[in-house]
Amino acid sequence: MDEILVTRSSMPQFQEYVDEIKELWDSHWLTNMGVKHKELQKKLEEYLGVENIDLLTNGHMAIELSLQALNLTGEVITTPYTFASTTHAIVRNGLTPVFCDIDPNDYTIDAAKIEQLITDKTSAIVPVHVYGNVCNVEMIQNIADRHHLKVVYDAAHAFGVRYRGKGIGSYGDVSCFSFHATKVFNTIEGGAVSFRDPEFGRIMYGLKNFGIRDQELVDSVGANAKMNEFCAAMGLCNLRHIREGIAKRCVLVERYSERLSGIAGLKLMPRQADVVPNYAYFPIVVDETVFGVGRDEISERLARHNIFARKYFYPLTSSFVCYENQFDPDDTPVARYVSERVLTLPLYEDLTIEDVDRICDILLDI
Ligand code: T4K
Repeated sequence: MDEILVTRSSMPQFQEYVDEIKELWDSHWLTNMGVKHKELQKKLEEYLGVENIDLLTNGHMAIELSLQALNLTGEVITTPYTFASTTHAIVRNGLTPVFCDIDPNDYTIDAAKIEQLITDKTSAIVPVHVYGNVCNVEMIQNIADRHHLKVVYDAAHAFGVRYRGKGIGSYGDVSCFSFHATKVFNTIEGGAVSFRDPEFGRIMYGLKNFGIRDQELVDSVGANAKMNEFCAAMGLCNLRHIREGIAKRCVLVERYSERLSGIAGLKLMPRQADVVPNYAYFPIVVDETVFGVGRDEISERLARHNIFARKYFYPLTSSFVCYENQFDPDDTPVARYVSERVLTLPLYEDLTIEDVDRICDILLDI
């Protein structure tokens, strides 16, 4: 049997990509905000239902440069239940992450626990729409408004998600998307920020291009985080098929849910109200004392059948070796509980219903 990995990049037909990049061979214009970059930017603003988008090299730089653009200081309240990028982006800006626990149902930051973590040093909240689940955006905005804090969403998993009729990127001050090869929508490597304030856009544009305004004016100490034309071309192709791709994921998620719901000791993610989801991930949380077998053993048994699930997200970022002795994972007991029991099952457009059935059969056999 061929191996099944946790995900597999969505790709257009080879010829479609070749046709898309033909122009680049003719023009020799390969990067620095070329025609593909401009076209993708516009199309994404429409698709994501947001006012402004800027394209970047990856989702990580979207977060790191957003925090820099907002000129934050001191402490930032965030979640440890995420990919390395979120916490690293905070620390790499010279800021101190203050970890808030997560909601036991959707695994996003527990908004009811944010306020008690605010001090006179707090400058922002960085929540994560983890697995594409929508954070409690109303309560977070309310807290931010009352305490004059910025809100920067890590929306790496939330491409195309809509909440109460609006694109997810229209909440908060900034939302940061990832278009990495492993995401629902990819530009090979890539990312974007969505925002409302044109001044933020102006600063971000400088930060992603060395602070260059024109050939003789450099007005900020910028990095280089521009999306190149080949990545933008991949995005244009993948965007043509995105609805179909998400629809295929939906069918697979429904099958997983049908087969695995109601099994004692296996917790699935509940469907969120008022949300149009993107079916990005399918995590299960395994309670060994009830299911009889733990997450690690399930993972090993699947691996024996050439099926490679992943522990997204274990360990908590607050437990990383690079942050040794700086944080206490016991401060976020729900995050710790979930992280020690979660297993993310394979999910991608080209996965078949038969694959899902095979994975479920192995799980149910256990
Ligand atoms: N915030 C959050 C919450 C994130 O999850 C991420 C990224 C970011 C921020 C930062 O965004 P980026 O800067 O990456 O745009 C993968 C991805 O590399 C990473 O983008 C993603 N989150 C994370 C959740 O997953 P790894 O270390 O697990 O990747 P890797 O190489 O083990 O790949 C996982 C599986 O994906 C492979 O088993 C097969 C498949 N795959 C992988 C690659 C590289 C493909 O099908 N095609 C490919 O090209 O981090």
